[in-house]
Amino acid sequence: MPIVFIIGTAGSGKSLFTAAFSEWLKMSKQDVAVVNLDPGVLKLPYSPDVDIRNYVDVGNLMEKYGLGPNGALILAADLIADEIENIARDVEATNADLVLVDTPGQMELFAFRASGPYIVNELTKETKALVYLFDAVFSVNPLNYVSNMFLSAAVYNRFFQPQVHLLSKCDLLPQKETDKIVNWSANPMALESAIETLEGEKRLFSRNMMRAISQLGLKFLLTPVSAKTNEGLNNVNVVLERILVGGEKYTY
Ligand SMILES: Nc1nc2c(ncn2[C@@H]2O[C@H](COP(=O)(O)OP(=O)(O)OP(=O)(O)O)[C@@H](O)[C@H]2O)c(=O)[nH]1
Ligand SMILES: [Mg+2]
Repeated sequence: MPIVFIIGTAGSGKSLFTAAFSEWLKMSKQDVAVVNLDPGVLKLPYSPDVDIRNYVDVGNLMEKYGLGPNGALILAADLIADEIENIARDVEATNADLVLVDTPGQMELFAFRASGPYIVNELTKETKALVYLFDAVFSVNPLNYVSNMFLSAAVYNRFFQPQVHLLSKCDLLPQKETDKIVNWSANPMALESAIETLEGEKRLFSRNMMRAISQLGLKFLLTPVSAKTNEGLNNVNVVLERILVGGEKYTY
């Protein structure tokens, strides 16, 4: 079964997107299962079919090893890798046609430690994709936007899987602002002109960073979405269907 991993900086909307997109897929009569890989989360906006918290307990780790919350989360992220066989078995048992995986809140615990790429490689040998969220409110500023491009390029460099880029929470921006950011993602000249409005060192830094990232040949075309209004979920689905199942449906 194809698997989609939802990735993004802390608070970028991973869990709510997972909830909204899985509901949307179910309404479209697609058989989807949802996996929670965040061992530290207390409350989720969906009921997971598979939950890492059944195997890794952050509270226990704090007590057992005398760790603070951050130390326990780092240890937990590494322990997820040891549970890969259990998780893979649980995922298999759902028998779903598509699996969405909500990843740990702090992206670096998943993307920038050894366990994340290991989990992505081991969970399935079938097709997979990453969905990377750009937080719309954060991305309004061209300097922040370029920083997010940089982070998402770093994530690509960790997983080397097809990566789909979304502008999350676009209901929080006026349409004009959303269009502006999407235009940056499609048109490097538009982004360059926005960068020219920045001051001094910020301008130089953003311009050089943007050019360095352009040289990587990666595309960051953003699909605007909202997990509150469901805007754009059909477009995300079209892109994922194309990557994962050659444009077919997951469930007939
Ligand atoms: N208006 C609006 N708010 C959103 C949207 N998506 C998420 N949020 C809010 O943004 C906050 C963070 O959302 P989460 O879905 O928990 O984000 P996350 O990336 O899973 O966060 P962590 O796992 O805690 O790092 C919550 O208060 C959500 O209600 C959206 O599409 N629109
Ligand atoms: Mg979350």
